[in-house]
Amino acid sequence: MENIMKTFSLEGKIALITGASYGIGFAIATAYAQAGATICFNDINQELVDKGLKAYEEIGIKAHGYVCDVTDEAKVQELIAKIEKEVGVIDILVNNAGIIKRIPMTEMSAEDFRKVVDVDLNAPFIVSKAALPNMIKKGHGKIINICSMMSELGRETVSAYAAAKGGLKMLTRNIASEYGQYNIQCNGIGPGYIATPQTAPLRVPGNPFNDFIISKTPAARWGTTEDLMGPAVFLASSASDFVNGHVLYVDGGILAYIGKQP
Ligand code: NAP
Ligand code: GCO
Repeated sequence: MENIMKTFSLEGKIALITGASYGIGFAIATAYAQAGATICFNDINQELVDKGLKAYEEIGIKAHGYVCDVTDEAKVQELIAKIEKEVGVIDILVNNAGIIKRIPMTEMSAEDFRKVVDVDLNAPFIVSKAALPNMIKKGHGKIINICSMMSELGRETVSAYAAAKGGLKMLTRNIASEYGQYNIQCNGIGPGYIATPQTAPLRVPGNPFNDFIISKTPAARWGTTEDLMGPAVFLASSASDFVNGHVLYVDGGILAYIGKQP
């Protein structure tokens, strides 16, 4: 039997993490590099890609960065083909790129609703569809979709985001169902409330939401991107080859907790 710690290694693997110039994607890519993987990432413009390349270089990671809007299927197909030509067939795909618009539903335009669903749900479909054929040919693959607490819960002003992330949970289960026969595992990570630019507006001093989240989290703190690194490596490694269609919530216990008693 192989030493169990070797099953967590990503040596020799090629990983694509979308939207990974900073934030959660950057942390996951860093973890994968530390576990031995070759890192490919994209972001929506050259400025962000350059920022990401510099940040990876500063921590000793020689990443491959590409400009690509994940909602554009033609561009995504080109991206995957370019990575396969320049780096190799993708073993691990993390659908991380995402946006949120916090607008009361009755005030949200259909266009804004569609924009959120386009990035947070349609794009993981597009990118997974592009990566799957050569994962099948290669005989293995890992797809990890970055879901959310809002894959399970709703709250005011995030109707589009919750709808998209709920759909992403079911897309995760369907990819697992349809492609598990090819030794491809598709799972989700559901981060709790994590300190990144996306949640910065919620963490401003004096914002009652900040105290609310801390009272709803048994760990009594916001998550950090580092909290996601170990779970992400697990789901990308052969240690999880019989885990499929699962959403691993990394939330400090929010989903299990009614909230601090008054
Ligand atoms: P973030 O700081 O906003 O980073 C998201 C990244 O995706 C940014 O680099 C963004 O570029 C990029 N992106 C957006 N639209 C794109 C597109 N069409 N094509 C390519 N790249 C695109 O978000 P984060 O907090 O790191 O979150 C990353 C993922 O985790 C998202 O899916 C988010 O929904 C999810 N999540 C976050 C939390 C949290 O508490 N932070 C919790 C649960 C789940 P721009 O800078 O141009 O926007
Ligand atoms: C919000 C937050 C959340 C987090 C995350 C929680 O406005 O409620 O942005 O949606 O980003 O998705 O898991």
